[in-house]
Amino acid sequence: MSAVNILMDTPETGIYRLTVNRPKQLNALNQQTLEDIRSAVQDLAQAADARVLIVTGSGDKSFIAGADIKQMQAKSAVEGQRFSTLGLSTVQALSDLPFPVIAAVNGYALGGGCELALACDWIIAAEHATFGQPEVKLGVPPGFGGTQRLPRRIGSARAMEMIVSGNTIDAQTALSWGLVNHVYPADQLLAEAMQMARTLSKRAPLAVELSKKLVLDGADLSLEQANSMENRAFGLAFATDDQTEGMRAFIEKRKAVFSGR
Ligand code: DAK
Repeated sequence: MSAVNILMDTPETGIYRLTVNRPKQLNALNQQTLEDIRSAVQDLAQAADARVLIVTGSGDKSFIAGADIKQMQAKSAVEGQRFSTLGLSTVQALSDLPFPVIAAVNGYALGGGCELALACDWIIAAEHATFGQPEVKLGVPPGFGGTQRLPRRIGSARAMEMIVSGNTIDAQTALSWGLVNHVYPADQLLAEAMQMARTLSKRAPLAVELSKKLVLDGADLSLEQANSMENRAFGLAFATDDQTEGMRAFIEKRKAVFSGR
């Protein structure tokens, strides 16, 4: 089934872009949009040529202004939990992609929008971007993983402040708190995302995949267990063509051409 509320394109070989496309609703996530994103991301996980995904929002005002409050307000407890399950599995599918995902936050990233950005590996933001978990103003806690991913990314004190107050922070504060990697003028945001994506797409795909997994999975392990996991992955990398090519290219003083095998 084709997507209704997202746009998917491939601006360059290996670089995919997913644009949430409900600009009149500030790209709020209703059920259809979440299903569109999840399905597109699941397809992308199987795309052999995919090296990087950029996620952004349509228009110049909003990345994603959260879950769709109008659709959500009438839900029963069971429907609410199902909706949360859909949201959780969608952001998890993003996080599980075997290549880097860059959120290019071009405006509001609130509630489920901030949580979706948190499931990406990098967040870059336009100068006017705003971040927040305002769910407590609506009578619910964050439902798409915000209470877990936000403290893991910026520490519990600042995450607690954002989640429990519901107050928003601007892009510069998000940068200084480590939520955002870089802030750019709005008209340069997508070009900067593309530049970053080009760099990433030239790296050895299997080494990138292993590295991403080690950083994410290691965060929930003891240092000893995480180092042991890194040790095994390092050894495994020596079974790849990319390791042979990367090291040979260095010695031969030329650029490596990686096959992803
Ligand atoms: N949902 C639905 N419509 C939204 C929306 C949203 N989150 N955000 C904006 N819109 C709609 C507005 O209703 C308006 O539509 P019309 O009235 O024109 O039909 C249109 O987008 C333009 O918005 P505004 O007129 O309000 O624009 P402003 O520039 O004045 O204000 C704003 C922009 C982003 C500050 C404001 O729209 C706003 O505060 N929006 C709501 C932001 C928010 O609270 N986001 C968090 C949503 S809650 C759970 C599962 C999931 C979740 C929680 C629990 N479980 C089941 C456990 C997730 C929760 C959330 O994400």
